[in-house]
Amino acid sequence: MKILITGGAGFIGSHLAAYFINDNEVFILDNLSTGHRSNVDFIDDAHFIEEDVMHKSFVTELIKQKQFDIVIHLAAVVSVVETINNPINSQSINIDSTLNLLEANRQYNAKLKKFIFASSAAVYGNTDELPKQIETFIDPESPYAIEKYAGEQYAKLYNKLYDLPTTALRFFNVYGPRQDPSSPYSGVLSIMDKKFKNDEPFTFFGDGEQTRDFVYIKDLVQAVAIVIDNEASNGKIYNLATGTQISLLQIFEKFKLIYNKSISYQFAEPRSGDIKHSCAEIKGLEALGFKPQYDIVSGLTEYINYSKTDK
Ligand code: NAD
Ligand code: UD2
Repeated sequence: MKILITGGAGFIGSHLAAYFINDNEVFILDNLSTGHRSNVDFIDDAHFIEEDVMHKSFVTELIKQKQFDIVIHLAAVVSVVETINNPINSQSINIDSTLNLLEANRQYNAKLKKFIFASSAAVYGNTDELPKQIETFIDPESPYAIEKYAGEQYAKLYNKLYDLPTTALRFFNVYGPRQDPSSPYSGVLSIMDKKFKNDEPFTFFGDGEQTRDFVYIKDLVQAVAIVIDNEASNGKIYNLATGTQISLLQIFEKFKLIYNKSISYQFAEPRSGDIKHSCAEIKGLEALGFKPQYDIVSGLTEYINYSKTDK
């Protein structure tokens, strides 16, 4: 199959590309704003398109010419803070480009078998209800969350109105190799890993008792593959997570065991708007055959072993 991954040079996209390249022709469209060409050095230059997903005429022409079987749309402003600082810009990238891509496929790509949109647990906001269910009250608390909600709803609507085979996945806290730890708002496990690696102190924002549903990148890849193979997922939205939650303090203990050492730590004020607990209901994906293969120990062990050998 011919697959297009927008944002394919980033953390999640590079793992999807590495998996699908085995049996498929994979194209990546990425402007390298946060991604790296080196993340996907197994993709040759003919299949790597360095371009902004906002370039509407280019993207439309690409869809027309290549007639992709699968489009996985990941390219986005991924930083919540950046969407708060510059909501007009992020809305163009996160909503307009999604709509343009859906429309280009509707008009020009009769071969399309699946369009996947990367949504986020952010759409749930700070609701107390656990586990988070697809129908749970939605309460976006940032432009990012609104933009992800708009994207997934457009994807769903394009199925309903035009029968486009779309699926949206609400990613929870994904972790694994190539997640960039460089920003204070990077995924907490990538930050904790960097601190352990460099023997630097880790800061818990709050008491460390907050929990998250951390999903290992290979389980995300498994879920995407299942959704692609399953027509029953057309027009649907799913939580992509493990259905379990663990606190930061517990995770810190796992790091100590796997690294066989400890580092110092401190507690600081909780981040404003931080949610205390997060855990997903994953019945929807389970009904399609998804079963997480990694628990937190096996996921962290694989991640840390990779990270130790990484420069
Ligand atoms: P990432 O920053 O590693 O990847 C995003 C990629 O998109 C980068 O390679 C970047 O260069 C590219 N990109 C950004 N703007 C672009 C543009 N205008 N044109 C072309 N390419 C552009 O982030 P990630 O963690 O791999 O996230 C992938 C997707 O998953 C995003 O849509 C993100 O919102 C979503 N998501 C991620 C998580 C997580 O835990 N990592 C959680 C929820 C949702
Ligand atoms: C995730 C998303 C965010 C948004 C949000 C919506 C990531 C990386 N972030 O934020 O984009 O969608 O969900 O709910 O996927 N922490 C520390 N020390 C650190 C860094 C973080 O204690 O050095 C805490 C942080 O305050 C939070 C927890 O760790 O309580 C997880 O933080 P995160 O940024 O990895 O993810 P989250 O769930 O806050």
